[in-house]
Amino acid sequence: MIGLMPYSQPSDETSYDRRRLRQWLDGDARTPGVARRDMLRLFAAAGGAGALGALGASPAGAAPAASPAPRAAGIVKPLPPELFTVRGTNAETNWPALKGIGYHTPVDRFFVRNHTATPVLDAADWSLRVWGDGLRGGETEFGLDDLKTLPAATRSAFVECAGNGRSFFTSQQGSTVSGTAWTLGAVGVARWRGVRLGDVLRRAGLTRRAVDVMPRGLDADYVADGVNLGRVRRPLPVAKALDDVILAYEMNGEPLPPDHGFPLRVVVPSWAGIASIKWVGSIEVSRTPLTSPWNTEFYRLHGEPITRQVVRSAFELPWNAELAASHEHVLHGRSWSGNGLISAVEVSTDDGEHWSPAEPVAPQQRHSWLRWEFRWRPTAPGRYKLLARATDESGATQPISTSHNLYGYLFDAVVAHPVRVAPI
Ligand SMILES: Nc1nc2c(c(=O)[nH]1)N[C@H]1C(S)=C(S)[C@@H](COP(=O)(O)O)O[C@H]1N2
Ligand SMILES: [Mo]
Repeated sequence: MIGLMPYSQPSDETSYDRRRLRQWLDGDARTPGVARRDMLRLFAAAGGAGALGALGASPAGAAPAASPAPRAAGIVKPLPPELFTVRGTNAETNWPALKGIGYHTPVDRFFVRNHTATPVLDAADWSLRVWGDGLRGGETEFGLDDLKTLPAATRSAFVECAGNGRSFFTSQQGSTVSGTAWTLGAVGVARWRGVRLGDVLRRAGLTRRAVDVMPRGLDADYVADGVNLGRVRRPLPVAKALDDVILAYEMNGEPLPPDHGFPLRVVVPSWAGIASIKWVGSIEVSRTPLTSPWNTEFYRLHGEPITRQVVRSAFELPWNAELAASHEHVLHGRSWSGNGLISAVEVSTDDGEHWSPAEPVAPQQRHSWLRWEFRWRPTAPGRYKLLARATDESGATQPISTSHNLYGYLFDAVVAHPVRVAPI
């Protein structure tokens, strides 16, 4: 729904922040674990007109500009520069590294988005605690072995940061946004295996009165601008939790790697990556709506928490790739959407004057991407911009430009990919 509605203008968000601050002062808003004084400081920093740059430790994870990060502290797996671009505590997949790679993103090149650092947990002393007033009886604890005795569910799904593509708000649209300056590599598709969240909730005694569940990570407290926001956590409506959400213990046929949530992570198909809590240690089940800074302050748009991701496309090509003139080139790319399957992908090599269909190379799985190719025989040498534009089954199409929002979420516009055509 979010992806289909018009975006709010910054002024709407500012007034949302003010309204929220008022609710906070009136005691209507509940953000457990965060001192009221701290939330006030946060709202003051975020709500002041155009003052978002003041959130030094950016909520979406960018390192302060003053500290260049040659390597992401806190990520366990190797981050060779041909596969990843390190951005603060995060690592972005380089799209050219997906060329010739199959449907699923291998772990060695799957992006990592960490608010703090990967905790290295021991499955032997780990357990999942399910608790709250939405349950019949008390809390239930599940060890990894308990979960593995439940029926297993396997599905392909992308995990994608809501801020994927954020840097194009600035480079293509000239607007200032706050957060990690991702290009298009904050997305990956994996084959996840685990147990249905619904099965676990029912075993724990889910009642009909429950409305929200809130998984919470075991990584360190997240501190933004000196304010401790506690463990990374975000509520999920029970309806979605019972629909297609899984608690995954495997990724691409292997135990979940530390950086992607070992021993257990939530996978919420088609939703913003923040819903897919890693290193989950507890899940609160509540009769009343739950909140956390990750659905009231971050990862929201026009006053609503972000749910589904938008339509996007990327070429598996280096930026400024050099292509020989008068040769036929097979360009590869992928398109995906949180609204459903991709129904068409078109490519333009003449700044959007003409569009021609790209050809699918493999069937698309639900909640995952479509791989496609496009044959191009450039005649004249020079600089070109390659444009790929996808449409999904809901009818949503990538626009040429998209509406600004302060944190730069859900950039769905066509990305102009520069290439050079060299004389032969
Ligand atoms: N516990 C915890 N879960 C988390 C995060 C985090 O920092 N801590 N980051 C979230 C965000 S913003 C995204 S986009 C995805 C990224 O998943 P990945 O690192 O496996 O690619 O994890 C989400 N789950
Ligand atoms: Mo994210």
